[in-house]
Amino acid sequence: MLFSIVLLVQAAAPTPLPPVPQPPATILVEPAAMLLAACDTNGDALVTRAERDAGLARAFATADGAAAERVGYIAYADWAGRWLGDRNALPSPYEVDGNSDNRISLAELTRRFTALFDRYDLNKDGSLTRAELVTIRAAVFQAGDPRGGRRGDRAPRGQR
Ligand SMILES: [Ca+2]
Ligand SMILES: [Ca+2]
Repeated sequence: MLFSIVLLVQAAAPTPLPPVPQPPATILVEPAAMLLAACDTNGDALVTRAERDAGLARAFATADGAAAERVGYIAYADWAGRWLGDRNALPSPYEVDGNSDNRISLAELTRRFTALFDRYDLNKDGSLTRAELVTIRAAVFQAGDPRGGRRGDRAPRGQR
């Protein structure tokens, strides 16, 4: 009797399914696009230029040295880790530091993100939709490659 009960319990226990690998990502968001999306303050899922500038100012203010408008490259890497998701995410401090004085100012950060904003704004209407902020990959890459492909593999997107 006891033996049959044990068998019943075993039969009722759910059998764990083998892990199914995630399909390769085909819709991606670049770190800069993620930050720009977070600048939407009125909750309409659009980012205007005014929201961009205000959002960048809020984010920049959290960087070490921001009060003096002198954020060093190490502090910028810390800032990027927080706001762009990785210390090495683009834009790098080298491309943001317009006057190459090894310090990042809010004006320099805004200038770089204005260029990025204009690149993402495919229809040039002065605001960014989520569709403009995502990157669509054209092809599905080799199964088992967690990166889903190599750097530079992407669908043509308008002027990109
Ligand atoms: Ca500078
Ligand atoms: Ca637009």
